[in-house]
Amino acid sequence: MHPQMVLYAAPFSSATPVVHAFDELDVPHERVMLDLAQGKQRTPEFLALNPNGKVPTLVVDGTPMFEALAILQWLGDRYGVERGLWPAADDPARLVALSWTTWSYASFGPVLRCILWASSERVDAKLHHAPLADFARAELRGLLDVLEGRLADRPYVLGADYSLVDLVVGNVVFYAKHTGASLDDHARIAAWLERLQARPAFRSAWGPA
Ligand SMILES: N[C@@H](CCC(=O)N[C@@H](CS)C(=O)NCC(=O)O)C(=O)O
Repeated sequence: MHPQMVLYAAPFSSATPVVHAFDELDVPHERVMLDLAQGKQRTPEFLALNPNGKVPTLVVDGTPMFEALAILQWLGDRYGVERGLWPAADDPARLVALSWTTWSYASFGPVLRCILWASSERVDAKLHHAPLADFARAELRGLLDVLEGRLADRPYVLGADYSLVDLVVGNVVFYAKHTGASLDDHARIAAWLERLQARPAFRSAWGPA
């Protein structure tokens, strides 16, 4: 029996990779786009689903779930395996899939956030800190070197074929590029990202490149 799912999202937000995954997997669900500027994420009804007042939030047969990475990994388990887009539980590649997807959110993401807080025009200049921004940029280059190494002898993170691991890691790296990180010294990542961006689900989630 297919569960009833409602995805709460907003354009160009942390929910976008989840929107992308739903489109790539072609899983039926209801999608509710919240107007964050209007504070629709802070209504009592929404806070009862996600006390953080954030998107993405996914409600599966009445049970709410939050945090994009958790939702993406769950979608992989629930729908990706049968579509050949996520390794089965007894496949050693599952270990690789969990490592790289978590790496993108737990290691890469916080460094990117540090750069944004320390230097972005979108953040109050009182928070800016040039040495911290430089330090974080060097950290980010190191993380990109690690991913570049992973792509040295395989076109996709797991190997020969595209998977949800590329979707998850690719969305985070795409966001880094969008916010000004240079990929000039990382030719394999740049080429991999172009291949990912050519997929229709990527374009419909993020809009034209
Ligand atoms: N760690 C969370 C972050 C979610 C998040 O920060 N969502 C933002 C949009 S990018 C949001 O809903 N902000 C609304 C608000 O803070 O009022 C995740 O990955 O799901």
